[in-house]
Amino acid sequence: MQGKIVKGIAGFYYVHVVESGIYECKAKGIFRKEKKKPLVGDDVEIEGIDEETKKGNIIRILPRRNELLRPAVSNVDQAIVIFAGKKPDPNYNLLDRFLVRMQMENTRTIICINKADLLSEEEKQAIADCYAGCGSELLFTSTKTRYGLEALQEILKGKTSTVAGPSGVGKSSLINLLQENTQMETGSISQKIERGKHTTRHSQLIPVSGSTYIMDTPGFSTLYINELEKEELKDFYEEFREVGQGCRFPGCNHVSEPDCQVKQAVSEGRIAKHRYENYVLLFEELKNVKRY
Ligand SMILES: Nc1nc2c(ncn2[C@@H]2O[C@H](COP(=O)(O)OP(=O)(O)OP(=O)(O)O)[C@@H](O)[C@H]2O)c(=O)[nH]1
Ligand SMILES: [Mg+2]
Ligand SMILES: [Zn+2]
Repeated sequence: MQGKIVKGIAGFYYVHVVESGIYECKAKGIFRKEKKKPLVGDDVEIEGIDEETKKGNIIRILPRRNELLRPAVSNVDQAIVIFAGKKPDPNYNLLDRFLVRMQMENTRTIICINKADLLSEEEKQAIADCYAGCGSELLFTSTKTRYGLEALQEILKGKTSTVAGPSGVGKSSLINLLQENTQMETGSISQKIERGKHTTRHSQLIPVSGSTYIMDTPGFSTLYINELEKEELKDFYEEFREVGQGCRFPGCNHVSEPDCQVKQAVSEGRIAKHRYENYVLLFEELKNVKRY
């Protein structure tokens, strides 16, 4: 029988089979040998099914369309990277890492700035300006006022999407508003340090309607892109591409080279300063990665 993993907790995988519901499954030893761990989103073959207890065994993972590292899910069409406009304040360095990472995985990314009810028009405009050239769509949402919810629904329609982002930004709150089948637990954020409390602990695939699915995932605050060579980083910055053609040196990294058109564009405000500064930080970080 074939099904889809909708949740994995402590070695158990919950496999949804269209005709007969959800089975609690273990993965047989073959995966350990292949070092292949089942992921939420995997299409799998199960056998040894007990209809009474709704238990079975996963014996095979069908080929994956794609596979994300963080959040660890598979077979997604796109990632909705969610940050809060405030409470907690957005960490743009982390957001930029997401944008690089998702491009590395060939996954379409949509930036969603939630808690828009806490932002002034000027603050929204500043964020929009910063990401205007990055190649990913950006939208603002609020679960309090339902602002932007229809636009988000339109983006999700007919696709399998995963959310990704730090704790406490409202990933689960948004998912709860988008469908009525599954209500995820949500948590307040810490008053003192304005950080989320990691309410969602496990990724879960949730049907929204017909062919539309969304995955809720746990929040996280670090993301490495260490597999990249520093010289490759610039290729993931859409706004550098055309301008960079005019740099004096072919292969200019836009960091310390003279006559760099990217640096020129930053100084004239044609490329967002924030984006460029984070680029330089990531570049320096990759420079210091030890390679063997
Ligand atoms: N002001 C405001 N608060 C929101 C909004 N959306 C969610 N919140 C609040 O933000 C807090 C965190 O929401 P969650 O949905 O649990 O956040 P999460 O991203 O799922 O967090 P983790 O599961 O810990 O990763 C809750 O107190 C929500 O009520 C919003 O649009 N505006
Ligand atoms: Mg959550
Ligand atoms: Zn340059």
